[in-house]
Amino acid sequence: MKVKFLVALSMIVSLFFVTSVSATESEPIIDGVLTEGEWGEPTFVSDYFNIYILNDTDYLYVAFETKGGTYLPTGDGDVGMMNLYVMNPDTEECWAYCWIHRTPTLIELKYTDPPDPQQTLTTEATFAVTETVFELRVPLSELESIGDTIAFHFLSYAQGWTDWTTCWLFDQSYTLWKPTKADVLSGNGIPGKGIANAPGLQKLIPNWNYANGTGN
Ligand SMILES: [Ca+2]
Repeated sequence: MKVKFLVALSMIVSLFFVTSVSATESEPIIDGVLTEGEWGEPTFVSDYFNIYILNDTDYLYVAFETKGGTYLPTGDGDVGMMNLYVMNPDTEECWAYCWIHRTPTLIELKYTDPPDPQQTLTTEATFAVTETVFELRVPLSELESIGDTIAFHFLSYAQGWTDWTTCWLFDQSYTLWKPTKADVLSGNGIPGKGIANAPGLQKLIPNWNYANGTGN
């Protein structure tokens, strides 16, 4: 009887934690607006733009924020351009997510390693852009064998602000955040000094989907 009670209690506790946690204070909303607390501090900074990176186990979230000029059309044919190059530093495989305003509804995914360096693939990435912000959500499933650490090149071309020498930020390293049970407990505000040290709580949670708050 006692065992059954403990099992039932464990299931209830697990359900509570599984359904009520988020990867950050709130999941980034891909709407071209940086709201307070949405992205935290910039992950990478150049003199001309900031880059914000977050991830859960399904998606990579990236925001570009220019410090001047505009990402939107200027009316004289000029266009903004934001490219995200994602590389596996071990294999040098590279994926390029490219957006230019000539095709405002389209972001292109190019797999820039063999078999075809210029092959354009269909992407499930979503994006939104406003005058100074470009937000992007990339499915991690599109980055095959990416590994835990990613190398990035960023291209942020804002009209009236950057040129071809200032729009780049090369070789930025990012290690994917992977949630543990301890992260989940802490994220729910559960107190306890032992959470960070208990061996059983340091295991990664497989297939955790923070984007919609359900576990698989
Ligand atoms: Ca947003």
